Amino acid sequence: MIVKDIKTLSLDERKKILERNKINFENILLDVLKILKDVRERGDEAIKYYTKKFDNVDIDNFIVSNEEIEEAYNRVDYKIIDALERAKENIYYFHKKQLKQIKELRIEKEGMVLGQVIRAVEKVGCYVPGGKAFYPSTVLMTTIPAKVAGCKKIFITSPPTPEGKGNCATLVAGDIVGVDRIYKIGGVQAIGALAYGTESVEKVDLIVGPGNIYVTLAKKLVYGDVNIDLLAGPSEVLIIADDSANVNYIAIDVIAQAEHDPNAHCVVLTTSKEKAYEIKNTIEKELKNIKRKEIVEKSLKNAAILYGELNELINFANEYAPEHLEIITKDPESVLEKINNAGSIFLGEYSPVPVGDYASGTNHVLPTSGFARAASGLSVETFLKKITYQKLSREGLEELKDTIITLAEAEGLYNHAEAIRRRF
Ligand code: HSO
Ligand code: ZN
Repeated sequence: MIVKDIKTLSLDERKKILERNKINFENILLDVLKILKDVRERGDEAIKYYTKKFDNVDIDNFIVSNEEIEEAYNRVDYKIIDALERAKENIYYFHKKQLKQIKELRIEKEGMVLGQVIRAVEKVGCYVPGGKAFYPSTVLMTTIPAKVAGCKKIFITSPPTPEGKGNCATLVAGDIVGVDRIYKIGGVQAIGALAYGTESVEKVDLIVGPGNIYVTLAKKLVYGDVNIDLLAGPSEVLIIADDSANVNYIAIDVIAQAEHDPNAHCVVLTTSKEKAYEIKNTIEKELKNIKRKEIVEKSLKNAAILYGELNELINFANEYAPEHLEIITKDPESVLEKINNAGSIFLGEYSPVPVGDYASGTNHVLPTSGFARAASGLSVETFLKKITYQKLSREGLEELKDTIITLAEAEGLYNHAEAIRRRF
């Protein structure tokens, strides 16, 4: 964890922080391609093979049965079920409001009607990570926006447990939302199955959800056969704090982010040099007795605490384009106005990232690794398509006739020109 005056960062140091822990994927790209090809050619046989190879279980039927779901309910604490229900309510609420904001369009102008209708993607596959940890919250975050958008078929896929079952909380979360089917398939083979379809897995139109580097690369490679949401890498937080911020809150928020993954990335930007060192000391003190210490310590090796003037910090934050941005200053809304790039923003000392991870209602599937410069997190819009249309009267077409004919002939497309000319 480095502590430094932001002005004195060398170009290399700055670059290293901005790049996070970039994973070099060239060396695994071929493996991923090979698995995808195999799934496309051999379908279920290939899924069985890779499930045995990577998840270490023999599974004949990848579709979770109703009995399995019932059994899952018996094993999940009622408190967790209640919490999932409550979170579901808030996530529904926010995403329904999002839907209301999305309007169709119809314009009448000089003999033309121009418009845009909105339709839901029909079939969606939601990847929910498993393996190291299970994320029922990700079930809610990926499936609820799809439900709100009106997708006809929503499937979940998640790696099997060592017993060849679905994770109980994941199954219950899926059932609470009312998804159409849950598959016990993980990794590249899951992405391949959803993208191409197999005997037991229905091909989808859109694949969403986070995963490890293999899953992410697989999504990248099937893009075009299907649509995808975004490529999510290791989770990250950037915190902007002034001298009013509570050091203990910042310390635990950094640790909370770091516990995700040894490659998770944390940056704290503060207006006060003393605060910067206080934050470092507080984090180090806390480290002595926390859970998931090993992961946190590894991830904090790459953390940075920088101090400088607020405007410099804001510029840095915009360049970093964090997945999660916490703004803990006297007037966080005024900082928000100057933020161009971030996945989701958490304002003030009572809005730590876990609020959005689980229960405020905003989505937690967000762009990482600086991708927030160009993309948004998951939302209802991810599951919608805009289809444009036009209707011209004879007069409307006459008005545009010469323009179209000139451009068509300039491109050598004489039959395009003729399609216009013939109507007059
Ligand atoms: N922070 C993660 C989401 C998550 N946190 C799930 C807890 N569970 C990526 O936004
Ligand atoms: Zn989280």
